[in-house]
Order: sequence, then structure tokens, then C-alpha cells
Amino acid sequence: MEMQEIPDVDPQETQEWLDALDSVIRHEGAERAQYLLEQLVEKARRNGAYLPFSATTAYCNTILAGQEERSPGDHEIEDRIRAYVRWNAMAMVVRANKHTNVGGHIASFASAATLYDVGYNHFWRAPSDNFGGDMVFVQGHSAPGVYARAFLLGRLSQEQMDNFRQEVDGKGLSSYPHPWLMPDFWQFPTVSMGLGPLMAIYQARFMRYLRDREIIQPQGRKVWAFMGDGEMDEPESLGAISLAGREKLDNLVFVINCNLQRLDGPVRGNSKIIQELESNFRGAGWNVIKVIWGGYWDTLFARDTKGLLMKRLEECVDGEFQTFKSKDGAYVRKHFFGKYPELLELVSTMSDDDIWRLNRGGHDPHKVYAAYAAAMKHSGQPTVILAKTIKGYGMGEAGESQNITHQQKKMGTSSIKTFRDRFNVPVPDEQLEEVPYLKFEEGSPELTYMRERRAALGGYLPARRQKAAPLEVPPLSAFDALLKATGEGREMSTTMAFVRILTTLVRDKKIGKFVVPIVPDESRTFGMEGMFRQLGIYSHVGQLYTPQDAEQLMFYKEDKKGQILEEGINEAGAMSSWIAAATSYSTHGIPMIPFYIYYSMFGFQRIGDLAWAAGDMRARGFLLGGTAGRTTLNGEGLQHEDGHSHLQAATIPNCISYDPTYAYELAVIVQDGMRRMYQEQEDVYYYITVMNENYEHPAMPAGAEASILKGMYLLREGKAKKGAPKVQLLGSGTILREVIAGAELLEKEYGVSADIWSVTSFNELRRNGLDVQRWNMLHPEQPPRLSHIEECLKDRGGPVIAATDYMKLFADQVRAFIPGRKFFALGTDGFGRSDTREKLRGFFEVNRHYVTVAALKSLADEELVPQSTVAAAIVKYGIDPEKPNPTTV
Ligand SMILES: Cc1ncc(C[n+]2csc(CCOP(=O)(O)OP(=O)(O)O)c2C)c(N)n1
Ligand SMILES: [Mg+2]
Repeated sequence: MEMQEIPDVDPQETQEWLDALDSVIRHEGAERAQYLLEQLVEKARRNGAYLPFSATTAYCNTILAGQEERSPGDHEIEDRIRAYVRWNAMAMVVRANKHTNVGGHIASFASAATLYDVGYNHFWRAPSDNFGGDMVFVQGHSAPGVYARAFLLGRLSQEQMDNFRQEVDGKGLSSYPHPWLMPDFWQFPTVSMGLGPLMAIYQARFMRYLRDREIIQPQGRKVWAFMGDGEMDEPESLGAISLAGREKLDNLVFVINCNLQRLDGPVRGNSKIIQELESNFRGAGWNVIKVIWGGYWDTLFARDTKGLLMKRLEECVDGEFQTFKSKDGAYVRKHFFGKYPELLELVSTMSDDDIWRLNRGGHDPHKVYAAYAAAMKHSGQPTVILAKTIKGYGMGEAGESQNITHQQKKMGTSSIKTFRDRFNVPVPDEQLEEVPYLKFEEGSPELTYMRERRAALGGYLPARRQKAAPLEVPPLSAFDALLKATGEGREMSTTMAFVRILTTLVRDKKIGKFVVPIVPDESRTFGMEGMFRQLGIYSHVGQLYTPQDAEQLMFYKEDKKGQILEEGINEAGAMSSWIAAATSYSTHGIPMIPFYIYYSMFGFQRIGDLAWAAGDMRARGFLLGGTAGRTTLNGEGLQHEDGHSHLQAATIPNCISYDPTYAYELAVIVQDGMRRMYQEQEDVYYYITVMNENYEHPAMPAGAEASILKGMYLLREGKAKKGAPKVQLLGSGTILREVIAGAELLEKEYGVSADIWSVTSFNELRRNGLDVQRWNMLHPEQPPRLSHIEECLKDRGGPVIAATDYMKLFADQVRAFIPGRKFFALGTDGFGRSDTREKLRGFFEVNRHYVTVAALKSLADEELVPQSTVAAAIVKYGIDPEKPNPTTV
């Protein structure tokens, strides 16, 4: 039975209990009362009473009116500053949309202004020489308010403000927080809803990791993350809150702006978002601070001796609260207070205007200050502040609390006038039309105050560090063993080669400790379990148990100083950890070298938007797509066999991707990646596929390094007799080995001379090809340049056949740079399935026989061999010409 349904059979007894509780609270405090209540509940439960768990508290502020820490600030000055910030934020959107249709948002920041203002004035500390700085994740749609403040401080010019959302010609401001576009300003891209909350949790966790490993000092730094209440519907927003609770991340503060609306309408019209979130977060072990009602309500609550006001507030749903705020005081009197005569009586001496002024907590700087101060002091848990606000606050009939408000970017002169009057800013009537920006004069108390506040907090925010001291990257010779041939009969996979590289790196005296191996419960899949013992698995509390395998050499060792981040079955979390590590050069001033290795299928396909955000954030690190290749991960079938992650990698402009075959290629790629990212500090990151197929690895051909990095090099020259037909065979990953076998068949059985090229990156070849093509187009009168692939193939004749373990489109990307020549791409289009590698390569038509047939067919089409030779080869290799296309079955 739900609580509400139990009738009060003895009101007098109820009152006695309540009085007793009152007295305990008064004389011994709330904590004692809580203790007694918990004892009672526990006792009732043990005696068989069914007491359903309730994670919510009353619909009122968590911090009582008398217990709020008071802000030391100058409230009048802060009010004026906030009014100017509000005005400028509105003005920049309205002005930008007078002459363009670039869009923008007014209503989100209008609801959040106080939440940011109190933070900037009193809480958020900038990085300085002796302090690492707080990290603030600004809600994407509130960016105009952050620009407006930076403008008042002289950090942004009027020209920049007027170029809001007009970035192409430079001197513009990006629509939302994008470090890629404003690298010295924004730190965290947040506008893809849900990623901000998730990444913030892992930033806080990574900060703790760095501290536990004594790479940074304990300084009480905090991660503050702002988000919308609608945004909380994203699974990513709530998906990691239990991790934050479990890890007791008291360096983390979420501020959820509960304006009760999202884009289309109410977030929870039929219930209460604040109560729902409260129970979610409390259940996950968070400290929850509700900031629901502003100070004007306090006197009403004090007079609400029977709890009727509270009852009325509890029974209203968010849809009603929204409607109230879209009307006026008279409406609220009639429809809210009017439900009970006693409540009407309670407000009888108040005018309609007074009723209208009853404010929400998120608009009351005192309440917000008290909540932030409590969050700063709270230890042992992360804190979430649930602040109730009004969407479009101050926009009046142009949007306040209206369903259409999210997308309002224009305001008529009369609405602008109301806005001006509401916030009492000095804009004369005749200037309302142009919506001028406001500035505080040099030397004015407001500007001085703003500057002083920021100086006291270490400097301006947002601000992003672009470079850190470079690392001393080991030379290629550090991986000498991998540059040599494995030797006759000694086989290994590129995954094993990668683990050797990683082992070498973590042992490096200079940079070893900066390496961060990250796995989502797949260490054993990749043969990395040896590192458990060697490096330790990070755990803030160390290891509180004797591991089952303690007797073994490579036991499961959890350690406070552990280096490995073993994230559990949690690719989104692991990727967020990787992002935190990969941006540590910026957020901590210490470059970390993260290697995140995962099933390649559960990479871009699963966490693609985080990978995109990582590009935006200028992440530097390595992603390793393990067990890659549609036919190479043989037994696992449709959901596991990846034949497209490289195409997804190609969509991210600063992600450099490789599909190497040999250990030496991998060593060259990783070493150069380290050089580029940690020595030269280029803002790129790497995606490298590694496979689990074992084979012999040859020694690196002398001088191949540069071409390996450019994307292709000549592995072997065709051997057939002079005058024989020629083909150029290209291959990558494990399929290169089928290409080599195909070349042998072509030479031995058909007298065709086949040059073999190891293509380490079709993606890089295409980028280079496009770049050269573009240059040639724009420089028509200059001698044309050649791309790397053109350079490689220009003196080597014959059709070009390329084969990979990825979709045909992967190799097909380079077709444009082989003009006038026959080009045939083999690949693994279609759903994977489980079987042996041999069977799968036959099924997907990428094995040596298909390489041979494709080469013969290309030669036949150029009349260099008869078509009958192709037909004979098809018969010889037992290929059924009527076999269905693998994409269809
Ligand atoms: C992943 C994703 N989906 C959709 C959007 C489009 N979108 C932007 S803001 C918004 C509504 C936001 O509502 P809320 O989180 O409550 O923020 P508010 O503006 O109310 O503060 C939507 C749907 C987006 N930015 N990201
Ligand atoms: Mg909202």
C-alpha cells in the first residue's frame, strides 16, 4: 500500500508522535531526529512491517532558511552585474538574428543566470601557478551568458559578440562550447546532451586517480557540471552516477537547472522532475541539495503551521507549475492558493504583484550561494544541486515559461522593453530597437568588483591551456625487438606486439608513469592480464580482500597507486576516462598517454559521439581497436566482427587511423604518434586496429618508416619474367597476407607479375590525396603535385587490386588517385557471422583466390589475358559464380 492510501485512524496519536519529533529536532537537532527515525523504521521492518523505500524528501529546500551560509558579496553590485550579463546575453542573440538566421538561445541562460553568476563571483577558481583550477562544464545552450560576462570583463570585443555564430571569417564566437573552435576559451564540449554529465564524472574520477598516483597534489579542486533537466533523460546523463557515488567523488558537483522545460514542452508535465532526480541521485549515493523556493517563500512557509502549503506544493505537478509562471499573480492566487480557503487566507494581505514575486530557488542568489557553499564543504559524496528555475526568465510574453521558448531567438521591441524594465538596465527607449550592448565604465564599482572577484579566485574563466611541457618520447630503437623478424615458426599477433610496446613504454624511466592503460573488462581478451600485477588496477581504496588468485604470479591486484583503469563492461565510461587522460595536458598541465584498448566493434559504433567530442576537445592519445577485422575475429559472429570502424574513424578530422599488418609497422606508428602528440603537441589522436591472428612477422625493410606513416610502402616487387602482365596489389591488416598469397598464385600459375604494397592507412592516403587534389585545383598554372599513392604507383604499371578486412568503401577511397587505371576493391560488406577465418574469407570474397580472380579479371578487361583464363580460375578455385552476394545473406 502506498503511503498516501493509508488512512489516519487516530489523528491525536499522530500529532503526539509529530510533537515528540518536533521536540527532538528543537532540542537535540535534526541529526538526532534522523537517527531515531531510522531506528524506528529499522525496527518496524524487522518486525515484518512493509515499509516501501522512499528516496525523496519533501518538496522544499534541503537547506533550511535559518541554516544557510550567507554570501559575503555585495548584493546590489552583483544584482547589477547579473542584469547586465542577462541583457548582453539576450542582445547578442537578438542582434545576430536581425541580419542573419544563425539562431541562438535566450531562454536557457535566462533561467540559469544566477547559477552561473554566483559560481563566477564566489566559487570557481582558475588555474594559477600554485593551484590546478576547477573545471566547469557549461551547459551548451547557456554559452551566450558566458560570452556576455567575458565581454563585460573586456575578454571579448563587441565585434566578436556581434559575430556570435558567425565563425567562418574569424573573430566569431562559436554557438556552443567547442575547444576546437575557441581553443583558449572553452574546455569541454557539452552540447551533445548527456556527454557533459558523463565526461564530468570521469574527469572527477581521473583527477582522483592522478592524485592517488601522486602525479598531482591534493588541492581540493572541483569539477562543476551544469546540465538541463531535459538533458537528464539521456541515458548517458545518469548512466555513471552510481560510479560517482560508489567512488565517493566529493570533488564533483552537478548543478541541474530544473526549469521544468526542454525543447518541445515540459520535462515531466505529469510529475516532478526534481523529486524524480532526487531519488535517482540519493539512490546512487549522492548528496542532494534541492534549491526549490526562493527567499520570498520563507515567511509563507513559517506561517504554514498545518503543512497545507506544503501539501498544495506536493500535489501540483510540473505542468501546473509551468502554467502558473506563464500567467500572472492573479492567476496563481486563483488556481494555486485558491484551491484551499486557508491558503487564500495565507496570501490575503499580499498583492498580485507580491504573489508573482514569490520566486524560485534557482533565481535567488542567497539560496544558490548557500547550496554552493554546502557543496564545497561536503565530503565523502558527490553533490547534486537541483535548482528550480523558470525557462525564459524575464522574457515576459516573448517566452517566459512558454512551450515555444527554447527556440526563441528574436524578441519584439515591446518584449525587450519589458526585459529592460524587469532588470532595470539603462537602455533608453529610442535605443531599444538596436539592442545595444551594455558595459560598465572603467573604474566603475561593478567592473572593479568583477575583476577583484576573479583575481581573488585566481583569474578568468573559462580559459583553456593549449600546451604543456613536452615529454621526452623514446626513439624508435626502444622497440628494436619488434623491428626484427620474429623468425621461422615464431608467430604472434599485432595485439601481442602492442602489449610488448605498451610494456616497453610503461618501463620507460622518463615517461612510463604517464602511460594510462584503459580496458573495459577485456584485459584477458588482449593478453594484458600480466599487467595487473605489474602495474596494478587503480582503486581508490586499494584492495580490501585477498584476491582469489593471490597465489599466482599475475594475480588480480587492485591498488590505490594502480596504473591501469579497468572500467568494467562500460565502453562509454572507459572512453570518458580516456578523454580525461587525453586532455590532461590541458586540464592538469600534465600530458598523460592513454592507451584504450577495446573490441573494435564496441568503439566508434558504440561511443561514436564521445569520439567526436574527443576530437573537439583536442584529445591526444591512442585508441586500439582490438580483435579487429570482419573475418579475423572469426568465431564471434555478427555483433562482434567489425568491418567498418576505420570508416567511422575517417569521419573525425583529427583522428589518424592505421590498419597495420606487422609488428614493426605498429612500432613505427606508435612511436611517431607519441612524437607528434607529446613532443610536437599536435592536437590529433590515433586509432589503430590490432588483430588476434598469429603469423610470422618479417623485419622492417630499410628506410620504410616514412612511407609506413604516409600510408603505403612497397613490400615486395613482382618476380615474374620480363614482359609478363603486371598488377599492383594493395592490402592492409591481416588481409595483406591473403594478398601476398594471391601474388604467389598469380606469379606461379598465371605468369603475372604482382607488386605487393602494404597499405597501413587507406584513410591517410585519401586525406593526402584530397589535399593534393585540392591544391592542384587552386593552383592551375603550377606544376601539379602528386599524392603519396600517385608517387608510389606512377612508375608501376597494371591494374590495381586492393583488399582489406573492411567494407569495400575503405579501400575504394583511393580510387580517385589512381586515375585512368583499372581499380578493383575487395572488402567485407555485409553482416558478419561466426565461422573459421578461412570460411569467412571465402564467404566475404577477400581470400587469395578472390585476389587472384579480381586481378585476372582486371587484366582481362584490359585485354592482357583472355576472359577464359578468369573463368578457368573461378572453376579451379571452386568458386560458385551464382553464390549470393554476401551483403544479401
Ligand atoms: C544529443 C542531443 N539531442 C538533442 C539535442 C537538441 N537539444 C538541444 S537543447 C534541447 C532541450 C534542452 O532542454 P534542457 O536540457 O532542459 O535544457 P534547458 O534549455 O531547458 O536548460 C534539445 C532537445 C542536443 N543538443 N543533443
Ligand atoms: Mg530544461
